[in-house]
Amino acid sequence: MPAKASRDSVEGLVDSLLKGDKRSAGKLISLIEDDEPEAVEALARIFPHTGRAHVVGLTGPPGVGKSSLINRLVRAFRSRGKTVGVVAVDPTSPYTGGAVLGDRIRMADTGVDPGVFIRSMATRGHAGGLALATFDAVRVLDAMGSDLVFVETVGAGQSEVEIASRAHTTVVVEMPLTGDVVQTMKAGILEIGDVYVVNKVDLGNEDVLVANLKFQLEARDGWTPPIIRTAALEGRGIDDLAGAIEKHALYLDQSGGRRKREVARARLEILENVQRLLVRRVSEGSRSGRAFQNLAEDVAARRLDPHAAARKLLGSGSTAR
Ligand SMILES: Nc1nc2c(ncn2[C@@H]2O[C@H](COP(=O)(O)OP(=O)(O)O)[C@@H](O)[C@H]2O)c(=O)[nH]1
Ligand SMILES: [Mg+2]
Repeated sequence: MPAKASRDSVEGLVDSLLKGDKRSAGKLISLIEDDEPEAVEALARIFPHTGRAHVVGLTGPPGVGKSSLINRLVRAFRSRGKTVGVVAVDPTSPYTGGAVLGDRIRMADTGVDPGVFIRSMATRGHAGGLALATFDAVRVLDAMGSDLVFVETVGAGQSEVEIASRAHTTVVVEMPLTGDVVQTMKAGILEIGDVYVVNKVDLGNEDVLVANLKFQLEARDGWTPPIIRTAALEGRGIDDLAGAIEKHALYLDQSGGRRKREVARARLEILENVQRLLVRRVSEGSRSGRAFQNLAEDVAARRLDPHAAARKLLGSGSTAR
């Protein structure tokens, strides 16, 4: 555990970050990941310098090829002259960044290509939830000057929706099943994607899945999600996918959709932070921490019901529920 960063060094870290320094980016993300008090100041300093990166979320079941696709996309966008950041929530994701890299420390500092920064987030406890920490890390890469930031999450339930509400472009990755099975989409998956990918087409059997998706997907706000066939290992379809992401980015700019998404995301993040602050306030060993304990004892003794206790704790005393 390194010594806690002082006030000066947070300022210094952010200054170097804004000049594109990857080491500072890594350190700042660690502060966020460990939920250090300095992270709040760092994020406040970083925030005015964000909003330029296009954030692309990839979601889909484990093993479908998200990491492989991102590896290919990184190269595709680098060759288009873009700088790229990657935040992966799944720490087992095999990212190369252009070279074979093993552990997290080396992943955070790929060093191979100054235009690529890859970071995997640990999935241990965050007071504000993993999604909050992940997208704060995205902000660090945004401020560093990344043109695009890819976010990979394991497609388990809630996280898919969380990605969709925060990314500019949500890419849903599926793959054809082999054998005689009827492939059904997970509930909600048809509503969240801006781009659909059918990966592993080298294994065949993809036509039914593509037709199925095509049949079910509908236009939303004038955007019909395209379905892209890819074979990530061979690099097939990657240019089409990169093109679809660029096209969606352009659509967001021209339709006013980008602003709409930013506002929706801001609402979500304000609420999350309110929740985090409240939890912190009532559970810390402060005056309200003691009040919390007393109220808990009242509820346990059936002197008070939990709803009334919550209202009391918030000090409102109002009838708001
Ligand atoms: N045959 C085939 N295998 C692939 C393809 N894309 C990824 N894989 C393999 O599928 C496995 C899971 O890939 P990975 O990118 O880690 O999936 P993730 O869990 O969604 O990130 C790995 O063994 C990859 O090599 C593809 O297009 N075709
Ligand atoms: Mg992965």
